[in-house]
Amino acid sequence: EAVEEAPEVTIFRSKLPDIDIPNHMPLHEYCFARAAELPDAPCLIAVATGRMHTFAETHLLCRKAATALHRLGVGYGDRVMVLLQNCVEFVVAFFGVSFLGAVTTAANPFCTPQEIHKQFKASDAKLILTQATYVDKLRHEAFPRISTTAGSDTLTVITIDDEAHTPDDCLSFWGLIAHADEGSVPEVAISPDDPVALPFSSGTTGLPKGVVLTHKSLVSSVSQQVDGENPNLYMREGDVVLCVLPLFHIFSLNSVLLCAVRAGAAVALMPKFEMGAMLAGIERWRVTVAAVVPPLVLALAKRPTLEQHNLSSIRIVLSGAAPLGKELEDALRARLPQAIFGQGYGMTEAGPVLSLCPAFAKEPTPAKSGSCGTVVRNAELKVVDPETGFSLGRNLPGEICIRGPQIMKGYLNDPEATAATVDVEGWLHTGDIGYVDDDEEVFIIDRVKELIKFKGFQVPPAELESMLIAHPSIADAAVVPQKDDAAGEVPVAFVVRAGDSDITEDSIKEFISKQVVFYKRLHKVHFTQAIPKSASGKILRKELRAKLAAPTSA
Ligand code: 4UU
Repeated sequence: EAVEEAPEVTIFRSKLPDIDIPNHMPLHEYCFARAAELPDAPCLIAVATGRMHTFAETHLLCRKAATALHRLGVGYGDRVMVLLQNCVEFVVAFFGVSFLGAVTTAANPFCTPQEIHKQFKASDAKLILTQATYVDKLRHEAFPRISTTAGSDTLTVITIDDEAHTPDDCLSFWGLIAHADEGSVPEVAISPDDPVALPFSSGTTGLPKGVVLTHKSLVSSVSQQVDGENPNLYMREGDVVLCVLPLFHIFSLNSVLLCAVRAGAAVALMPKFEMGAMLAGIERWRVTVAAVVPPLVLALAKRPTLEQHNLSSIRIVLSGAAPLGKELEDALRARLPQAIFGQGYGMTEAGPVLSLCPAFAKEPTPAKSGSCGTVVRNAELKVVDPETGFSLGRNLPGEICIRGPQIMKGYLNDPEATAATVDVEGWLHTGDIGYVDDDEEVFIIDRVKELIKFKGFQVPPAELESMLIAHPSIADAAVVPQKDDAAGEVPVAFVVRAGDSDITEDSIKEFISKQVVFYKRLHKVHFTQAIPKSASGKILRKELRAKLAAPTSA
């Protein structure tokens, strides 16, 4: 197994011993392995309605969804697009698709028709599961005509609303489920290397790409977190895991949904973040594990009335998807003293978890404030000099690389981008700058990749730049992150006007906001004479970022 390494390569490993990972199993079988033992334990809780589904009910619904989708022609290898906020139907469809050896590609329902269409097209999805309120987005001219009769030139859309609210040209999810026979799930031979989830990520450069996550990747990642005698992220039956982060992002899909189901814990589904409803939901359902992002930590820490809620059930708060300052971490810790507060560090392409707070373990070991925890078990992490690629030792910052059974198979139909991210030795290069300290803890201090993160959401600069350059009044453009207290980072543009154009900042902002989801909107436009570029034509983003940081910015 072990690849021969040059002696000077420093490889960091988990402090926890490796375990046997059952990654020969299909994801649904692995996650529901304990459903038979815990038939009556709560599995899914829809916090808004108070409806609860036990493990037996959830498993049954997933099998019904599989037969229903199969009858609509979804089979092995097909892609199904899910365009939903967190809800029971999302989960049921995800596992139903997995049963068929098919693949779920989930997208943010707040995306614009153009953005949704790009993912729909790139993933070549066979049908779309959504909600009546979003169906108009799919009536955009880019999409095939929606019809209930499947054809090569029509689009099948299933909506989760009750039958009375199902648009005429759509199928009703619950209607299909009602007529589905859970006993006729087709026998499908699924190989561990088959894809099961296709999230989209821009990775270290360029436009969003489909990230092929296989049954093996996701089983390995979940197992690295919640399996073993001493699980790194200790969840068990009786736990209630807050699922307020969107399931179309890999953090919530993996570390919340899949981990909780595997561990026999309940998933408390909330369609969106609303502080009052979230706090009431935590109290009502006695939430024990909360997965959050830094802006949510900020909102909680600043909430004057936090102590009016009984949040004593919370024993773990897991923050991830964006950097969390030590001060903020300490501020929330002081207000939730009974909870263990720590971070996870993930990247969609990494399956996604690279490191996790060791204080979340069944036998916890302490972690420092500001650290992203220690590398997950059954994996290898190294830090390399971003210029030379040489391995660096402890306490020396460089690019974080990860290797293990959990990482992506590759980018969909993009061998070039795959090869630029996962090298021949199997190391995935994250584009993050960090170091490992004397206690094996990982600290992320910077990002060398283009990616901008607005409240943990991905904003790929290349996407905005290609839109800007397409504008006739713009000669050249570059988009870079600017630090922001509430969002972490916001995208701002440097724009070179074309010829004698006098295009304004507002019209550029509006031009972009019509095409993109809210978190990709430009917060500022700086007009400039030229975009700094390297000899090879690459935008010198560092220079632009420095300009923004300077007191007399552009
Ligand atoms: C500083 O953000 C994610 C996944 C996050 C995740 C998943 C499971 C966190 C904990 C967990 O248990 O994926 P992407 O692809 O949207 O964004 C990846 C990038 C990283 O490369 C890094 O730049 O998001 C940033 N990032 C972080 N930065 C992610 N987590 C952290 C973190 N601190 N804790």
